[in-house]
Amino acid sequence: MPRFIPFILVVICGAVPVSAQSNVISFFPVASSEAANPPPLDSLVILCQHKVEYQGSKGWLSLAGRRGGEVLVVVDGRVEKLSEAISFVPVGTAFPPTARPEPKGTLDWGFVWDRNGDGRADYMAYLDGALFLLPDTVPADFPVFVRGPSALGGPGGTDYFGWPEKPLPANREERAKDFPRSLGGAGVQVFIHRDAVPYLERSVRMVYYHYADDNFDGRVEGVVVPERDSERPLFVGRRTVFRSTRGDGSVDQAWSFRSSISDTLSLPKPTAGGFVWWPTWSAGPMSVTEPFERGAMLLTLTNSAVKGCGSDVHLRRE
Ligand SMILES: [Ca+2]
Ligand SMILES: [Ca+2]
Repeated sequence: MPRFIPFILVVICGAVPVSAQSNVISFFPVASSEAANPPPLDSLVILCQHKVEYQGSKGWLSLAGRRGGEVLVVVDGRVEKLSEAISFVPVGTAFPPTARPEPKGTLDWGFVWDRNGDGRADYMAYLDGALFLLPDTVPADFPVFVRGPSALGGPGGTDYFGWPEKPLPANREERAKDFPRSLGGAGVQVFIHRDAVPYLERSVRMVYYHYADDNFDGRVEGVVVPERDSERPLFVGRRTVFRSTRGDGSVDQAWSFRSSISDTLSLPKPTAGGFVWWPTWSAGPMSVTEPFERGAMLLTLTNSAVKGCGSDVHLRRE
């Protein structure tokens, strides 16, 4: 029964330590650099589309990349043309920021790599969205998030982004003049002071989740997740690395940074139930189990599609 041999090997080996040569720490800058400076979308083509299934759910993946079959991008769904499906937000040109060209666009796509060249995807930078990212060093005059007396905002909300010495006028006409824009939805509204708009425009970045299978066994040992800032919840205030360096699924390393993964902005402490992270400003903390499982699912689905597409496609190494 040769088909069972791989399973037996996994059981015998147990937890496989992560690679020292290429792991989420060393590869994050490589992946981030490409995500920030992607190849022109017009130079990429849809190479193959394949039906995939995961835990009973069925869907399609589109593999896109260079002519010749090298896969760079995985898109959830069937898309005809990559440049119609995804877009990149040029800094300072969009308000509110968007990464979704209507009506054919999707936010469900990511860059993919096969770092060890075994033919299987082991690293993915998957889009979260076009978000506001706090600068490395926040200037003293940087606008702040001021919470108004009403807890939940709403159309008559009083939360604003600006400066306490320039408060939100109660008068509707004055408010429209000083706070011409607002952001929000789903019962939450934040007014933006006109002088604070450029700060937002300059802060827009395409922000990605990073998922790394660092011992190449199909499971994820390293993730980098964006987290909202507690004082300026419109912004991603930090990215947090969670690692399972023993490869046994339990997180034993965690730190937060802003732009360089080798910096340490803060050290998250595990709760009684393990490490948690804050994906949005309105939702509560979530277990880190979710991004680990999501990353493993995305890699598994990608590998399923690559295999299904056959010799027409191959993953790039680095
Ligand atoms: Ca691989
Ligand atoms: Ca792994």
